Amino acid sequence: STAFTDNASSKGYSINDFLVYPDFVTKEEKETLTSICEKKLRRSFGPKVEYFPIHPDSVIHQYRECSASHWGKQDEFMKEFINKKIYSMFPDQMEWLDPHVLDLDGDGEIKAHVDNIEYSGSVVAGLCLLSPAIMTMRHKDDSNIRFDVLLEPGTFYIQRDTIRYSFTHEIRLSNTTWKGNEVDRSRRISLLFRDKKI
Ligand code: AKG
Repeated sequence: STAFTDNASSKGYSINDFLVYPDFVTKEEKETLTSICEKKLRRSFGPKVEYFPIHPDSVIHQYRECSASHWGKQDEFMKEFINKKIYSMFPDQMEWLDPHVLDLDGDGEIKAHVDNIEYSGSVVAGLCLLSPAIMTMRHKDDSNIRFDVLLEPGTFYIQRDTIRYSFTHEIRLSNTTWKGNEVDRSRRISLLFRDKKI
């Protein structure tokens, strides 16, 4: 896929457990979803946009994050959208934690980490909005084994199984070149879906 650059598969690692769906939502859906996420963030954090500052111990810098069991006036629309468009990509019996909205400022970044295995199951999926970003996945025992994924706004991605457990993921400010072209990282919102740990 054109969304990948990698050396992990040439080293024998299957990257089939990272799935990328560019243009997963339409332009109109992107705008609607962004505005619903903005409203949700406003209800959680107030009208003033302030990001959690750089903290040496934290994985994510310059961000705000909230979980969403309700979407206010847009609750019905969002629950239907999530059921029909997102959860339908997975087996019926899968159970889900509340989705999260992650708002990463233009100078925000996510350092390499594996999502807490005590907290959620084998899937970490994200719908990307506002700004493109490059996500780097590295094998947790050998950071030279890596692949990068271009996440354009409107992309839906799934990390599951081997990739979710054995690879870290990160979005760094230093990584801005994609196949020779500059990627214009600015503020980015992602809608994150994780299954319950069974
Ligand atoms: C996480 O929540 O673990 C992330 O790294 C967020 C990934 C994303 O924003 O797509």
